[in-house]
Amino acid sequence: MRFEAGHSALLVVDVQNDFCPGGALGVPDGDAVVGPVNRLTRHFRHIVFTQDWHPADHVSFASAWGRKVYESVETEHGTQVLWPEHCVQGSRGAALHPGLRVEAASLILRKGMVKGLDSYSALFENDRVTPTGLEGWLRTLGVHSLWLTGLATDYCVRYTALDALRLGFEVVVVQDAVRGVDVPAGREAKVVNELKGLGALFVSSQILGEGQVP
Ligand code: VGL
Ligand code: ZN
Repeated sequence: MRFEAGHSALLVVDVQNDFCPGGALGVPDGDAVVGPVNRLTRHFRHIVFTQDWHPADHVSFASAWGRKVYESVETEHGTQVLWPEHCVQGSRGAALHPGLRVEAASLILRKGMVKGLDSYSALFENDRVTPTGLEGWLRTLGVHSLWLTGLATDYCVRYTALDALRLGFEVVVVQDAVRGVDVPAGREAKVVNELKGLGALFVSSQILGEGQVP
C-alpha cells in the first residue's frame, strides 16, 4: 500500500451523536474516534462523512415491530436486527458529533432513508443491489483506495468494507479510528478477522504522521 492523496478517500462512517456514549445506540468509547478522524482529515483530498438517516417508523426499529431490541426479524430483504430508535432524520441524535472537522468533508452522504429497507453500507442498501451513488462519486474522482473510519466496526463499517472489497477498491481500516457495538458479544473480533482474511489492511492512524497533504 502506497498512500496517494489523489487516489484515496477518507470515509467517516456514522460518527453521529446516537452512536456515541449517551446516544440511543451508543457504541462503547465511540467518541474516541473523533481525534484520529480529525487528524486524518489533514491528509486527504477526498473526504466523505456518512449519516444514518432514518424515517421515524423505520423497519430497523424494534418499536416499529412491537419487538425487543436486538431481536431479529425476517423481511423481504433478509434478516433484520432490531435496534432502538436511532438517527431519526433531523434529530439531535442524527447530527454528526460536534467535535468532528466536518468542514473538511467534500461529501456528506445520508443512508437508510427508505422506510422498509435498512442500509448499513455506505455503498449499497441492505438488499446489496440498490446503490447509494458513492461508488460513482469515488470512481469519477479516480479513487481506488478507501480508508475506513467510524462506527460501528461490526455493522456499518463491516458492510462498507465488504462492498468496497467486492467492487475492487483497496480497503484500509484505521484501527484506532473505528469502534464496534459487539452485538452479539464476540462479533467485533470475528469481523476484524473476516475483513483481514478478505484482504482489508488494518493500520494505525499514526502511519500518516502529523504532516499535511502538499
Ligand atoms: C448502525 C446499527 C443500526 C451503524 C446503523 O452505523 O453501524 N448500526 N444502524
Ligand atoms: Zn441505523
